[in-house]
Amino acid sequence: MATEQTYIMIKPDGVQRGLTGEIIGRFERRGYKLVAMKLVHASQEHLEKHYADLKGKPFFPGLVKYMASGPVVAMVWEGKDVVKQGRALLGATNPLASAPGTIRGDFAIDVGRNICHGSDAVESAKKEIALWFGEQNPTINYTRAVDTWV
Ligand code: 3AN
Repeated sequence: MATEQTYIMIKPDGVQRGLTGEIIGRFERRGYKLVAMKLVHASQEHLEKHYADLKGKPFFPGLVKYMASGPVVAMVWEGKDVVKQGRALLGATNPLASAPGTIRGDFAIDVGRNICHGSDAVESAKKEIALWFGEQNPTINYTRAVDTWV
């Protein structure tokens, strides 16, 4: 059965600060299933495609430079309502508006260093998964013993 998927990315600051395990753990503990993951040092050209919707924004050049400054962890998570709930786990875009208990609310204070990215809709998740993992079979299909308990 096909279920919802989202693209979650740990940004260079999250990797550098050693928050990779913490972030993965939060998605795992909530009950979501990891169906693709890789460490990538993305090019500016690739990041310009990822952030194409923000091209006109004044912070766009700085955003692309920061995102290209080191490796990111690219992941696909699967499960019920994962796009919306993934965004809830990350917290608001500006960490100063993120509730404590969210990833950004617990670990960040600057919108330009907000640790993680999550797709904002099912359609954008599809595009982002294709961009980062390719069009052909981007994710791994498997069953966890725990699936009937979540
Ligand atoms: P989100 O990542 O929560 O979907 P978007 O799509 O509005 O938020 O912004 C994408 C990224 O652009 C943010 N994660 C953040 O890194 C950066 N960004 C957004 N607004 C600003 C800003 N005012 N100044 C600097 N960077 C920003």
